[in-house]
Amino acid sequence: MTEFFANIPKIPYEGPKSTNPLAFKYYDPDAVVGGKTMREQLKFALSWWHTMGGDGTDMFGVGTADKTWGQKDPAARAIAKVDAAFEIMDKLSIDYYCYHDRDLSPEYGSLAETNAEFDKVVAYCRKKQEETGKKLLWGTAKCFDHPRYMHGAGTSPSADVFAYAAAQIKKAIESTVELGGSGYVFWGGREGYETLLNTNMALEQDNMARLMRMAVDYGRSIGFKGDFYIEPKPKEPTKHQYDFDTATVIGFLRKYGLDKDFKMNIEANHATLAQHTFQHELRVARDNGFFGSIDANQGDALLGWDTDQFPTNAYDAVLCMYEVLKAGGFTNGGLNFDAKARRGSFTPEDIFYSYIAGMDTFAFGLRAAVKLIEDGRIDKFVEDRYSSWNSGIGKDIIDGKATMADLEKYALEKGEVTDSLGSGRQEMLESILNQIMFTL
Ligand code: XUL
Ligand code: CO
Repeated sequence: MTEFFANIPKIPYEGPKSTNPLAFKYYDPDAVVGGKTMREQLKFALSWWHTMGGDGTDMFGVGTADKTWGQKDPAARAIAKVDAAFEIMDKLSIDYYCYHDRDLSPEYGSLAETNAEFDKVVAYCRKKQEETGKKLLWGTAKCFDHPRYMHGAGTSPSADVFAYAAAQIKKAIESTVELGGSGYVFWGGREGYETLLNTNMALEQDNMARLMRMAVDYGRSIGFKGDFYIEPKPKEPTKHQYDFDTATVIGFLRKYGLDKDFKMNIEANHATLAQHTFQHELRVARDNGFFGSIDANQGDALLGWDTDQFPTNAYDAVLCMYEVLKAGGFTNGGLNFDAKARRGSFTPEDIFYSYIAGMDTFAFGLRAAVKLIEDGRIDKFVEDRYSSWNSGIGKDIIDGKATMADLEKYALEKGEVTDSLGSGRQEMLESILNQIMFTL
């Protein structure tokens, strides 16, 4: 079989002092950190769309990277992509991958023909999984790139488009089951609006919920035991996306009775676009029992769009892994690199440098988050800060024993509040975080 990256060895772990660009400095897959191996804690996944298909095309220019995998014919290319992807995963010790249906195999005209070609690629992926032990983290359907989806898929004003999207999602769920995937993602590509002047928002959202209910019922009926996820994003490509952020999505799921069926797939750059920190989105998901999976990447503070950069911000990674550990770690989810090398980083080696950068950042994040939790100073500070709720009037409020009249009486007797207002100590806490990171 062709070796696509003959000049790239299997990437070894060489430790923080190594200067070898083709070595991990922090990711030691089989080292035990926080009670599990790093590969079990981090569950890294390759994104098929960026890594195997994204060639650097942007609004101002054509692609810079060759992602043809040596094949002109689309069907042959789809198979070559599978070989190349499994080689990348092997060399980087990545155990999982994620795809949109059309990343694996393109459209060929009729839906029947497209499905038949898709089946061949899925069968080939299955064979490769059996040979290598690699797994599917999640699948999804690309219901946003074809012109038929210009006004949305599940939220299209056209019932015919809705039906087509349902057919496509049905097939994508079947492929996820066929490949033993542990998740199925809904990212609302064009499920939103450009202007309310032409939009029946209530009907669009009801329809989206109808499509999700059908997908869950169908998935369960064919034996899908994994998690369904929604991936929030506030805008892009549409001006307003319905799945704006985690809190909005939780409200949507509860309104339509879908909250037992879905969890969140949180993407770092989408959090930034919603004017939240990555940690905020993870915390909202965790606090409400919706933590599921992660699309690991980062944006650029000076750019207002979804740049999907490989994550190298160590602070974000530490605070992300802190939330993941506090949520009990990944079950069906994992860390999918929904990230692409910059357009100017176009060589095959750049694929490896990019993943090494992202994987090492999260490996560092895991190590530091474990230390942060073991150190305990920050958790203890937060616990103490809320200690007034553990006894006295605080406990009475929590236990539902205090009325408004009781609180008035209490406040009148007590007078001005001064003694329980401790300092928030933000700078001291930030310095503890720094100390833990600097001395890892
Ligand atoms: C787009 C995005 C998608 C989803 C899957 O911003 O993040 O690639 O992750 O559809
Ligand atoms: Co994503």
